[in-house]
Amino acid sequence: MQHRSICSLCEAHCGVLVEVEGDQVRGVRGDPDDPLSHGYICPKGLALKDLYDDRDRVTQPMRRTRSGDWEEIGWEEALQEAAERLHRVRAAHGKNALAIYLGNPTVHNYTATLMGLTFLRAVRTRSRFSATSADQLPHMFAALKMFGHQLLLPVPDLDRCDFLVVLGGNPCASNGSIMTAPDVMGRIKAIKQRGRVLVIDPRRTETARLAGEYLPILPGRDPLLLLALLHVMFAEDLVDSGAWRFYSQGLEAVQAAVAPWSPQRVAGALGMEAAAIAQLARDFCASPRAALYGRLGTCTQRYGGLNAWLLNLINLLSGNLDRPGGMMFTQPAIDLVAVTAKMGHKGGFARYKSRVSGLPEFGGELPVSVMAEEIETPGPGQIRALLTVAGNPVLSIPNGRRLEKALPGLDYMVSLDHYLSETSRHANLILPPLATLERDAYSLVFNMLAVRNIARFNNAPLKAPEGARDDWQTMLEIGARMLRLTGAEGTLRSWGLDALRRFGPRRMLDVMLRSGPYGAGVPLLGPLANRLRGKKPGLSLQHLLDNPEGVDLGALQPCLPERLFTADKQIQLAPQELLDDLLRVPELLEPMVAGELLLIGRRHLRSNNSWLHNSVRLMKGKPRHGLKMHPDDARKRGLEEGRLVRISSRVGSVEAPLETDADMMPGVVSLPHGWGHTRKGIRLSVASAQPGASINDITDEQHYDPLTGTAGFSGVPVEVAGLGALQAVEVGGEAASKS
Ligand SMILES: Nc1nc2c(c(=O)[nH]1)N[C@H]1C(S)=C(S)[C@@H](COP(=O)(O)OP(=O)(O)OC[C@H]3O[C@@H](n4cnc5c(=O)[nH]c(N)nc54)[C@H](O)[C@@H]3O)O[C@H]1N2
Ligand SMILES: Nc1nc2c(c(=O)[nH]1)N[C@H]1C(S)=C(S)[C@@H](COP(=O)(O)OP(=O)(O)OC[C@H]3O[C@@H](n4cnc5c(=O)[nH]c(N)nc54)[C@H](O)[C@@H]3O)O[C@H]1N2
Ligand code: SF4
Ligand SMILES: [Mo]
Repeated sequence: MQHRSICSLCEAHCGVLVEVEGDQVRGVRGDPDDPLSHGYICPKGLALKDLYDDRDRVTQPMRRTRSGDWEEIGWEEALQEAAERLHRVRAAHGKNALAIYLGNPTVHNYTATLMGLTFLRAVRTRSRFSATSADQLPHMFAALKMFGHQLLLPVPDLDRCDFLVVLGGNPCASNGSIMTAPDVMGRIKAIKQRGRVLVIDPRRTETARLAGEYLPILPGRDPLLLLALLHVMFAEDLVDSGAWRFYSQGLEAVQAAVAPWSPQRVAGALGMEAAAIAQLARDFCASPRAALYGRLGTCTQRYGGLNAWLLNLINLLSGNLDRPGGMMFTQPAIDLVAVTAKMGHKGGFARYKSRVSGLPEFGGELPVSVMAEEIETPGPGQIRALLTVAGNPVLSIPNGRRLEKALPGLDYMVSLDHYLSETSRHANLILPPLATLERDAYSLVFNMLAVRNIARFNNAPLKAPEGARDDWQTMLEIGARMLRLTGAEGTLRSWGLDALRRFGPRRMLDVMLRSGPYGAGVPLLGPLANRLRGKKPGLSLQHLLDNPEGVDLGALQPCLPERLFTADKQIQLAPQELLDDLLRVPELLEPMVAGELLLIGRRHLRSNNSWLHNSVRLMKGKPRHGLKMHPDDARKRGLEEGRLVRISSRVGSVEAPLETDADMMPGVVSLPHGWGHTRKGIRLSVASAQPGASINDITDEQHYDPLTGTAGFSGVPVEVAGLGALQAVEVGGEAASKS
């Protein structure tokens, strides 16, 4: 039988066709009828089958015994134990003693997103963490300050853009981020045919090669480039006169702020030519459909917040914000921006600070950079219990080693995960979710970031085993049981969670679709009214079930100023925190310290954050976890291709094979993240055979953006020294035979 579904591994959310025989997955391929992905899938899509078949996958709740082994237990016992132990910690030490980390895959699963929010509200802890502060927080910060809502994020209108500038993103490896754009390579090729694509990055990436135009930039110095671009726009009178309708104040403040930053002043520090910067500003402003798309590399560094603001300003003041072919806002079928605004949750910043280092809260979360110290440091509010949901922070937050050392000090820990991973091995209890293919699929978050408005719902291709639970059910059940232990008021609130669990995410989705901007309205009346008015049938769950290949809702539409959430319905050009933050920028003019190298990360198409290394299919080929370094830097240090090197930072050192690569900018070295499957006690047989080193054993939790608290993975200073032994170059048959 063939079933339609959505691959939710990365942000592209491609439509897939899953061939199922009984409970066996025979194959996965792209769905040619999907209105956005048109049949495209990448190698990871095929690996959906491997994830389902993986013999290392946890399928029953597991409890760690005193001897450190694991025993399978029933769900009832597991949920009751989790609730009781977490409640005990809260009762003894207060609500904030329970920390929750929500990992990246939670936003890829609509049920976990919808119900996770409810769970968090019920649990009410300030010790909340997620991948946001290791990722897109700066974009959300700028959206909150400038547009009035943290989720109102502009995306590049790829299919109509004629000049795309990519700063700190590598969509050819990542398939795009904060731009859901399946087959992004095909889309970039199409832009090249219409116009130009330029990549600015410390590494000549796969995307730079495809684009054909490339400028190197030293890590962490992006504010200099962005300020200089704005400087030229003002100096040469290139500021678009049409953009004024979105703002009434702040232009003079911006002009004054960028005045000191001429291309001549910043070029040397950036490793660029002043003339190239000025020309870029002119070309960008002259193009009628240009988008400056800045992504992860501009976020996870010491100037994330400032970069996100400056990126928005350049797009706005060149006339490219909210213009077809530029940076646009989406209008998804379920408009989480509007829904959350109605509930009074437009976002918040610095309403409280972290206990130890005083970093600001954002959207109710604390930065992951302070997670370990909040566990280690005694005193009121110390974290004593941890619940992780779909996260592997030991491998994904800066200085993961420090977290790893702190975790055994917790009174209790629960991990919702389908692997015994580098993080979940520290838990007392592991509670597995359903396999991806056992879930219904709707791209709740990623429709909101898609380069075209679409909606698609698919039933799960495979039936879940009897009694199995998905993350949303586990969260709500633990939440309800915990509340019941707190007395009468808690019991009352627990009924709310129980009721929601019975109502279920599917019905919730139907209500949201019906009441959304393309909605059919309430059952019976809405469709009838549509028919009477001669309108097309609106969206409902049933409508999407009847059209399982997805519904095309059209190209992105201009929507400003109506869609703004600021009090005066104007874009705020010059928020004070951001103007103040400019005071830090002069430090970026300092020359690099002699002999020092700056560390950056990288992604690969056949990998996904910390958890796809257990698929033999994806691990085939050359190892991909080496340290990339420019050949001149290697020569200077007497280092040879293929040999092990030691990379050391303030916080520690790791070893990795050296890959000399002329595509690296001199002075910069690169390691991918998500590796380091060397830890004892994990159950990842394929990954352990090619473990790699975890870059986050050497990234520094004190290297963060002081404005927003976002982790600064990029630009950590390191030293590299030779070690000797030659590394194997091909993946051995050993790993393959373990499957
Ligand atoms: N195959 C695959 N796809 C993925 C993922 C994955 O792990 N594997 N992860 C998913 C996730 S969670 C995300 S958030 C997205 C991320 O998707 P992208 O934003 O495309 O992230 P990266 O591919 O890491 O590209 C970041 C780029 O920034 C550059 N860079 C590093 N430091 C700096 C700097 O200081 N300044 C500038 N200008 N550039 C810098 C790096 O060299 C790199 O090319 O990808 C998603 N898709
Ligand atoms: N140095 C460096 N560090 C980085 C980055 C970087 O570029 N450089 N990127 C950062 C970014 S952008 C991100 S988003 C974070 C990601 O970091 P995390 O939030 O830790 O997410 P993952 O690494 O994807 O780990 C996901 C975990 O959830 C499990 N899992 C997968 N699907 C599900 C599910 O449906 N339910 C449950 N319960 N479990 C599931 C997997 O087995 C795995 O253990 O890493 C960040 N860390
Ligand atoms: S591009 Fe992303 S969503 Fe599409 S098949 Fe690959 S991993 Fe899945
Ligand atoms: Mo991410």
